[in-house]
Amino acid sequence: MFSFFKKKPPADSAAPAAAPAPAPAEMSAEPPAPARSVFSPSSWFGAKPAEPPPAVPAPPPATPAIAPVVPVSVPGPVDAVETLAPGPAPTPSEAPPPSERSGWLGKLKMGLRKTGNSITAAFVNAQIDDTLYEELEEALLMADTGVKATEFLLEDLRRRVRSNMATEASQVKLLLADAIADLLRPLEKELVIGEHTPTVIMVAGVNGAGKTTSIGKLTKHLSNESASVLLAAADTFRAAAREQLLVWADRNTVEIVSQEGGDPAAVSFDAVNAGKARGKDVVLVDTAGRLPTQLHLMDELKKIKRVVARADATAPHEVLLVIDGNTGQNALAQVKAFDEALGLTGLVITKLDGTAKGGVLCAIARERPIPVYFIGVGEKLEDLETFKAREFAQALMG
Ligand SMILES: Nc1nc2c(ncn2[C@@H]2O[C@H](COP(=O)(O)OP(=O)(O)OP(=O)(O)O)[C@@H](O)[C@H]2O)c(=O)[nH]1
Ligand SMILES: [Mg+2]
Repeated sequence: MFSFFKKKPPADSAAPAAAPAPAPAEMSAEPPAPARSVFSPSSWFGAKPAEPPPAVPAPPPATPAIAPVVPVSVPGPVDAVETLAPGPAPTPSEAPPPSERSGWLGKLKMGLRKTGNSITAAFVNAQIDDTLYEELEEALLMADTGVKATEFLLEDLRRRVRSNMATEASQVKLLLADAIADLLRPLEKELVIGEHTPTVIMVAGVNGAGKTTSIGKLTKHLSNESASVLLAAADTFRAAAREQLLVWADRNTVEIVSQEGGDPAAVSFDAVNAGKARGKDVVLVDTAGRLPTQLHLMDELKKIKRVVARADATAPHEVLLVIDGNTGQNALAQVKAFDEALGLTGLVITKLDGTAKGGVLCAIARERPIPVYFIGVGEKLEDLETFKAREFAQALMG
């Protein structure tokens, strides 16, 4: 079982679906066309029975939904759409067996082997002396740990060596693993689902960081825990981006709200309302990639966040930044910039299966300790796992 999913009490799921709020003034200032709901062909409704569509005011005139790769599409605003007949009952969801996690861990270790090798090399035939600390300093800096976290770790290590009266380099290696695990521990936090219905998770990051892929993988994790998920394709700039999310929706047999060329905030707003009306457990909002220096695009993200809060005053409940693990020290700059703009609640670090060095997590822990919910080590559905400080420290040490 994955521990991040907290099942909500049954009383919640029996709550009547709220009628959607009217579009906020901010959106009507730039009137967007209503977003369309696009169902994946084998739509199902998580662990809960399908609910009848809520009574809603008459919809505005609808134009056909555009869903190039989905045979079943329903025109009209998302909250007025007919519920499809549920497909065959989903097979009971199961948490991946422990072997799946160990396979994932193997990929992580493999990805971080460069860092592991250089840290390990420092201990070969080593005495506990200045040379050892200098070599460790170099290895940590090369691993993107950054000056501050490296200094902190080495000072902490010296203290541990003294208090443990270590005499062998092999003992120092274990103490360094402890020091890294302790530094990373504040980043270890469970993503809690179930306190709100739906839990609205907004996902942001620079171009190509792995947002959409991580959403696809996260959807699988949530579905494994019987959480019903609705995806919001708020990356409306590129048709390819919507189609990419649609493919992940299909793979996971979940519903998606998407609109061609629409306003990302409007799509997000409609998705949250649809999630409320249909009693979804989670709404995952995919956004377009952007650099923190592109101020107008950062403003657009802030607008999505504000507009989502008009649909549900407590939302978004999570604002996640997806970071490409290969970004090096720039990852820390991204965390700071997105955090200042959006108030991040969590991070997802992707591509740690490639040439990433991994030390940047130490820098993040030292300078902007925002929880790391997940680590991605590949492009497949099962390549995303929860972050565990001790496990990561061991992978980093080789
Ligand atoms: N090796 C590896 N590749 C990944 C991982 N996550 C994503 N990718 C790949 O990275 C590329 C970009 O991923 P996307 O999910 O499209 O990234 P994005 O952040 O949504 O990109 P934009 O929407 O264009 O900003 C794709 O080729 C993915 O398959 C990972 O954990 N490991
Ligand atoms: Mg994307």
